[in-house]
Amino acid sequence: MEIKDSKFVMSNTDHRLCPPPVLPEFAFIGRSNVGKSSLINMLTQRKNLARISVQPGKTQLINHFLIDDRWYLVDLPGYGYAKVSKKSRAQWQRMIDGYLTHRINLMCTFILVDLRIEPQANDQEMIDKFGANQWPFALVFTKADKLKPAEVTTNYELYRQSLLERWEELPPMFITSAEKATGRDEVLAFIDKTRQLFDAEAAARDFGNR
Ligand SMILES: Nc1nc2c(ncn2[C@@H]2O[C@H](COP(=O)(O)OP(=O)(O)OP(=O)(O)O)[C@@H](O)[C@H]2O)c(=O)[nH]1
Ligand SMILES: [Mg+2]
Repeated sequence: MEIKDSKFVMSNTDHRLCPPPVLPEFAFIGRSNVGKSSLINMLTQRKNLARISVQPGKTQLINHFLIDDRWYLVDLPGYGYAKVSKKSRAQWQRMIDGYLTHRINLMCTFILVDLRIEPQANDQEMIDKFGANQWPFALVFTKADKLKPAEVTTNYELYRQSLLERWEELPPMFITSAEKATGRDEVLAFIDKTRQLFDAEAAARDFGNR
């Protein structure tokens, strides 16, 4: 799949104000600075579609991007940034929980983890939350360009093992680099395949209403 057109639609703090849930949607979540916004720019081949910063905590809102007038990419604010007040953390939790629980057109959430570092407690909590709620998710390892190929393999394997200690089934997993566009085709192919499940459901509903 290729992306021809991408545009920013709106930013929100509340899932109820997000665009009508009539198109399939894919969200990106992960620790601050892991590379969510960079990945969205890499996938859409746009330099500044989603805002990037060397400072963690750049993305503060739920940001919708409309792709080819057919589906949405959603950039979510990161977690785990130490310099965040208790109040903001609670606000983040409310906003994210509301979005993840109620967004009915959310086909899959990509949980991003930094391939350079060992599994972090807050990432594992996020993965466990998706598992416990049976929310569809995929894992995206970021910043692969910052590692040697052998380290990529070793760290990926360590992560896989740590997941298998807690889960019987593994989610889809992608190794990526926003810098080198690694994993772009794989992620887009996965989105394309998953997106069609939404179309099928909509078609089935229409059929039922006839
Ligand atoms: N080398 C390299 N740097 C990356 C990659 N992805 C992101 N970065 C850098 O990591 C930093 C953070 O990237 P962002 O895309 O803003 O991260 P984010 O997850 O959206 O961060 P928040 O919005 O703060 O939650 C920036 O300096 C990026 O240039 C990558 O694949 N390779
Ligand atoms: Mg961001």
